[in-house]
Amino acid sequence: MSALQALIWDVDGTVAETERDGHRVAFNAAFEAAGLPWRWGVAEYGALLQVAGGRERLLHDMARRPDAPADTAAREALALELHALKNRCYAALVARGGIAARPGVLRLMAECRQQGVALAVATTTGRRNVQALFDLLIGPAWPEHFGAVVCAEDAPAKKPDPQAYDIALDRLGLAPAQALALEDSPNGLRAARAAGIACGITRSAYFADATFEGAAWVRDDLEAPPAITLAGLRRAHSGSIAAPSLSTARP
Ligand code: XBP
Ligand code: MG
Repeated sequence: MSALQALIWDVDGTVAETERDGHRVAFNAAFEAAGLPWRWGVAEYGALLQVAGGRERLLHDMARRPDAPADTAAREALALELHALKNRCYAALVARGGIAARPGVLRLMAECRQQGVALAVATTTGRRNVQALFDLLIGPAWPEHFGAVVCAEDAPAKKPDPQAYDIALDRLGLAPAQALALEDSPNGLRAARAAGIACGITRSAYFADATFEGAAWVRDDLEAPPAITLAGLRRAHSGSIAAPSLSTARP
């Protein structure tokens, strides 16, 4: 295995609990602002997460709603409008400080910067959502610290398609064996593995009981003892310690 040169981060669910507390809440605010009676509960939204992409998720949900436009073009136009409205609500929610980083995320990013390991993003969400979240969590200079930021606009084929990871590697100028992906969902894991990248999992609220076959390791979060440190990741990546010491399957 090559030396570890980059950590490629998923955003939603991995950097922060943005799905349950951010996008879901913002979708409901958008429905309300548009005068629609639709609301997505916590469990219902969890089931909808099988569909990657907020606009795609809306279209999927509309297909079963008798009060959604029957005409395909009208339905797509409404999904586009609601998705844009949702993203504005999401940015406002984030700017109000409504979302915190998950444990250990900012610490591990800082270790990468200090030790010269590149940071990158590979996400299915839009660039403005990443911008809003990282401005708040990391600060407005955050783009200087990331070697590649691949969002929905760059990679229209959404996870589990590997496109976002393929593009991130290309922009970093690295081979798959030189990177580690950090994910929270089965779709994210499949995308990273399909790109040939090893992938560690921190379980998020919506994927607490999911199975993650093929993951390098699975943890509740980066600070769950023993904490995931960059030094530990580098050792495991170069094969100098046995993989099981980093691999914590849920009992
Ligand atoms: C994230 C997504 C996104 C977000 C909402 O998946 O699937 O659709 O839920 O963002 P991942 P948008 O964490 O695997 O990247 O509304 O911008 O799609
Ligand atoms: Mg995710």
